[in-house]
Amino acid sequence: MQIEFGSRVLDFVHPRIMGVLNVTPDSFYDGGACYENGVLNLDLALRHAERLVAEGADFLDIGGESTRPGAAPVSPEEECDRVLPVVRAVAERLDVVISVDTSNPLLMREAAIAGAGLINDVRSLQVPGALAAAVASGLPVCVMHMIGTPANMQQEPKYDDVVREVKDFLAERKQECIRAGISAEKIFVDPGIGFGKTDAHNLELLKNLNQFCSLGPVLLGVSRKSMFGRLLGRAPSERLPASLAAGLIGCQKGASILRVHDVAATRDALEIWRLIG
Ligand code: 8Y4
Repeated sequence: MQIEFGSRVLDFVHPRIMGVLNVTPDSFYDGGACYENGVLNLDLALRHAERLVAEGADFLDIGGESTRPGAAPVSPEEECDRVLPVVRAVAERLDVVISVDTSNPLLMREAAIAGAGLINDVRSLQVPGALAAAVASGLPVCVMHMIGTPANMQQEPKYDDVVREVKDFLAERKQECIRAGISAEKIFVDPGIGFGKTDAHNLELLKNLNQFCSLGPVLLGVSRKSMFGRLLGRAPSERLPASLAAGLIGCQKGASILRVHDVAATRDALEIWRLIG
């Protein structure tokens, strides 16, 4: 299976690695890494991008809005000002598919023009204008399941059957995308680990991840997430082993893209899995 991401084409014979590039001053794990005295430093962002690509990232997921509960809201214009210069700089210099992590229709349109290859929207293109902007971009999209909003999603999430409900939501969002004019082969689905789920919900979704593959190619994000903090008592900086284990199991169950902070370590883990499996 081959998919076109703007000017680049990738097959999914093996799982692909998406490296996270946050250009926010306030993300949970790596917030501020590209900031100097409160101003975005394009050079720092590019150096981080270069490193992720050298380590084996097939995608870079560039985001300018922190979805951490309690994060300061960012205006659509400010989000564009953070992300677009980085998209342009990376597109000019690096051989990688640029994914924009955004729910903002303005940024979707502008990023596509600037060289992005994928729209990764944790709000599943439900913000007014987002679906039309994604269609106009012509790019593949990833729709992700989330209950509520980043600000309130962890306030007692409840499901009768979490796997069923997340699958139904993704199937419906995918249909909506198809109705709007996005071709089915260009739609990734993601159960949204940690977005409005308890640890039990997250584990149930991971156990049954294979069931999501019939909906479309699966993107999975578990890297350094807080479920590992609760399950193991680990700070974000101590969550790499847990992230690798969960990511590998996700690939074993059919995930096509792993969204990670640690590209080099993920690449080694995937390589050994591939040699054995
Ligand atoms: C430490 C590190 C603590 C990371 C929390 C986090 C996903 C995503 C995010 C995901 C897709 C995050 C933008 C949350 N997670 N997009 N985005 N899937 N498609 N938290 O799972 O990494 S941000």
